[in-house]
Amino acid sequence: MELIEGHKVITPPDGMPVWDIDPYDEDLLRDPVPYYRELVAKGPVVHIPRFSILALGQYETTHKVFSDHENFVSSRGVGLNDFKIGEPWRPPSIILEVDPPAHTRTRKVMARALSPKVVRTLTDMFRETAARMVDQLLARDSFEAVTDLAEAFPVAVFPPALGMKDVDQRNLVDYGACVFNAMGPDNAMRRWALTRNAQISPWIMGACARDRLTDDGLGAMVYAAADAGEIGQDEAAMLVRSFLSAGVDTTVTGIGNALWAFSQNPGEWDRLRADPSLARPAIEEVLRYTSPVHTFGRTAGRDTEIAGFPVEEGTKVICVLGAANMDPAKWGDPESFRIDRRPAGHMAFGAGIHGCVGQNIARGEMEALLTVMAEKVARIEPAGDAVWRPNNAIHALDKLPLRLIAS
Ligand code: OVV
Repeated sequence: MELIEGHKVITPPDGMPVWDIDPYDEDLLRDPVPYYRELVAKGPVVHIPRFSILALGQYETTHKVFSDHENFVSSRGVGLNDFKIGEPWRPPSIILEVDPPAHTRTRKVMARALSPKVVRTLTDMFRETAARMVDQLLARDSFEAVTDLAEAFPVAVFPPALGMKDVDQRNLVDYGACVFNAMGPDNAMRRWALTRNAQISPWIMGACARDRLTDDGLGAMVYAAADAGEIGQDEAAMLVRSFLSAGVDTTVTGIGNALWAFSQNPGEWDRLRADPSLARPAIEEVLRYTSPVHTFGRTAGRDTEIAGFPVEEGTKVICVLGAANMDPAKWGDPESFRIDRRPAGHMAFGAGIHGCVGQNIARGEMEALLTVMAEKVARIEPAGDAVWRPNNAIHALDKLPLRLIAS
């Protein structure tokens, strides 16, 4: 069998559009909208010979394939490497990189720890922290919003929610960036991730141990499931690792992207201030318009089809969630940022059985921050150029100089 990027080289299906592009090019990833547009325009599915993969961007097909866990499995990895063929870069996640029935058991434990009921108990802490941070930033002339707000806020609230005793902003944020970069091809971003992971992962695994967690946080709820015999003790540590893999860099990115979107669309900020009940729909629109996770993969677990084209077993399919969230057939005017759009069905949290299990807490963090800011901040102004940081799966800012004007 011939391999590329750790997966099988496929025979291109007859008549499928072929696109000679590197979807992991750093310049493309800094400014992905033209790529999203072209991917959607090319058709429901395209063949990318450079990596011997299929790519989906149209909303309907992306949604269908992403929800079809029977034909398009996660257990062979959600990046370009096929875990059935080669050694995974880290011990696989026991919730992300598994299929039912293994997935059903671990998902249940995580869904309980991240339920709306649990998230509600955290709201006051989120708001108090947000208020303190925003007051401090209002007192400054300008600040670097990626480190000082987008990173600082989730790092101040999420580890305490988990009950972590060890908190290190750089390690926590970089670990998430590693996990997402590792989904891509063997490029500079993925090589950075493997190097950085070797430095960070001992700290991460240490922080997941039972004795590094308090007995009253989300981490303790996962260990309680182990005590109850639902999962093993070693599995509890792995699920805590999933909190750290998926719960920090993603929310950091969502908040950074929200601040960017409002700094670029001051009229939408005025609308939110005029009607703070728009905070929820505004969050959904931020997630649609600047989807933090731009791409997630699946592997055809058997011979199947996409949009009428045959797809052979072992085919890697990238679902470009950022493109699906920009499909004009679904959204009409996708490139305008309108906080009252209420974009039901957006793909930023995925779809189907693997849909983001942490989406309630992610929304809770963003809502707390935006609600507090809507009260205190009259204007969010650029204080320099925003710089994007290319990542194989995340669309995130590297630098966002801002100035907040008090109301
Ligand atoms: C990047 C990511 C997303 C979702 C889950 C996980 C990681 C995990 O490690 O479980």
